[in-house]
Amino acid sequence: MTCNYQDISQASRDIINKTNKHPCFSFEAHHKYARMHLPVAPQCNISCNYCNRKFDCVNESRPGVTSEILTPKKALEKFKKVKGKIPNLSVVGIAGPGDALANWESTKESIRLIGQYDPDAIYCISTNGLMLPKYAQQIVELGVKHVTVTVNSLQRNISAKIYKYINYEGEIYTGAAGVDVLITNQLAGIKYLTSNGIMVKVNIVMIKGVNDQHIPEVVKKVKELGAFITNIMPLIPAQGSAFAHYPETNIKEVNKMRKLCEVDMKQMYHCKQCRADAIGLLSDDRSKEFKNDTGKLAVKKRDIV
Ligand code: CLF
Ligand code: SF4
Repeated sequence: MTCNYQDISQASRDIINKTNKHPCFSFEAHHKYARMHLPVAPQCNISCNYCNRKFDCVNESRPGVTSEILTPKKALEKFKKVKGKIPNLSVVGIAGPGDALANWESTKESIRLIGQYDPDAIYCISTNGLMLPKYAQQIVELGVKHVTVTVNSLQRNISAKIYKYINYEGEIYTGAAGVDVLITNQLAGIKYLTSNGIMVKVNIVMIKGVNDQHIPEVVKKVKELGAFITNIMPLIPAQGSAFAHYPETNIKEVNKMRKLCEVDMKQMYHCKQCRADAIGLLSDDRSKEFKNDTGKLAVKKRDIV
């Protein structure tokens, strides 16, 4: 298929318009536009040492907040109800409670169903990036324009302290072998997405004494790959995780790191580390209003496979 100048400028306008209405990618949008997370992704394919699987993915959420799990059909029902009550809802995000791409069929089907109902919805996916080489093309084809990838480190020795194991296509990898696969896939996936017109945000969990000194290098690299913004987030030690006794990263230190990295790349300062079933403005979670609207839990959240 050929793409003329008009097509390209139309595509650019479309993504700029969508980004201006995205409360996480645009600071200005976060007071005006709401997002809704669909908790359709219960499983995960890696093991972060700051994660306790009883709770939501810490790469995008506060630990200690559990979610209901929905099937794609239930997710559509819930979307209809929420959209009816929150007209400024602009973004439909999939942020766990596990990994969106470790549950690709549910993620894809949820987006497909909602897309048929509301073609103007803006879709957003959050992932650890392990499965991006496999699914990035489908993400593009599905019409998703905003993807978040969590990249905590580019160095094997640092990553080995953060990840216990990687479950890649049914094989368990630990140590250097595991983190090599993860880092390679994250970087290749980001490159593919940005080369295909997707806005990529990179989340980085700042863990004192582990990856904090290395964060500027991560920011420089993802900028080189075409990422739009980085979101440096504090570690909030999750009860029951391997990092439970690590110190919580102070927000002042996080902001200092954001300032330092801002010379290279746009920084997110307004992240709320929200839950996998968050609904509403970032500063006004209304998820409780919509709890159990769609009946009993459709799928039981289970631990990693
Ligand atoms: Fe959700 Fe994430 Fe999309 Fe936003 S959240 S999947 S990019 S629609 Fe936003 Fe929440 Fe921070 Fe995430 S405030 S945790 S950055
Ligand atoms: Fe937990 Fe998986 Fe998210 Fe890591 S990517 S914090 S293991 S749910």
